[in-house]
Amino acid sequence: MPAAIEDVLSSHRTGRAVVMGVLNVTPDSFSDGGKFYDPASAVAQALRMVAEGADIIDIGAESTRPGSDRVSAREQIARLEPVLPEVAKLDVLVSIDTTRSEVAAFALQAGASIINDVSAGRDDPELFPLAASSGAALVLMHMLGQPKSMQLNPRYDDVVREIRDFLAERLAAAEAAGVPRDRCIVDPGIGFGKRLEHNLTLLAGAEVFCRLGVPVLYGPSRKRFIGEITGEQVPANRLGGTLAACLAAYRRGVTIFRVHDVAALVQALAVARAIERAEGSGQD
Ligand code: HH2
Repeated sequence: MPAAIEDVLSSHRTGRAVVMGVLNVTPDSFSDGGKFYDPASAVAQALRMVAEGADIIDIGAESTRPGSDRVSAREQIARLEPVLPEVAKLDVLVSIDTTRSEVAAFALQAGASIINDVSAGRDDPELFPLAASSGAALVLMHMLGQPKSMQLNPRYDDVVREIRDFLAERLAAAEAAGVPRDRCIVDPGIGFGKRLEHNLTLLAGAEVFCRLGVPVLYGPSRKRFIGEITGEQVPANRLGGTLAACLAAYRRGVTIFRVHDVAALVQALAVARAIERAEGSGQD
């Protein structure tokens, strides 16, 4: 059974693992740009991910890959119009990956229940008020600067502490704007203004984010750091590294995983959970 929104928002307490499948309705995303730009293939991909066990389909109409240019709200809505209402008819939660309130408002009205804002409310001042008035769940992600420039020279003194403090501040800002803390999810933003060592430290230190008391999401899927470790240049061939990163985060308390390859992660999590249960029974 796919998760209901309350299952997602309580996953940090229950330990339920939640799989968010990526659907990029874009011509230029870093790993699958153009593959699902055509509405029929986008809807078919959503159907496939639901059949594979996705709890959430995260639909985006603007690439945020390093160096990318902005896409207007009007263009994002035009890309979403033939796709999102169809996906919302399926037995799955729908999340909208946008920083623009206009786009989020369109998506919520068409059936989405989660706003995934990679700017954590810093791009559009109307986004928090929209989340507050609609009751949508809200993902707050850390990004250093903007996609155009974020990978130029990212620096941190203490990457885990700085991002933990940033997410705590954004949670407080969302709450001040009327978004209840128990509707929020946080994400340290793997690959968004981070070098290899930053991404690895964020994965190793995932418990710190879990202590913020809200569900934690990680999106390592197919990202460049996996290629830097393994030499694999083709993003679609980075499944093994993606699974290793998700399982490492899962062991540390992370419950929501944003991935392109749903079936493989569902299987990996099922095995990890079965092993956990065996650990528990061994202690009796
Ligand atoms: N990563 C991407 C996009 N949105 N949202 C959250 N919360 N966390 C992430 O790690 C995250 C995200 C980038 O991946 P993708 O959508 O495949 O690529 P692109 O931005 O090029 O469309």
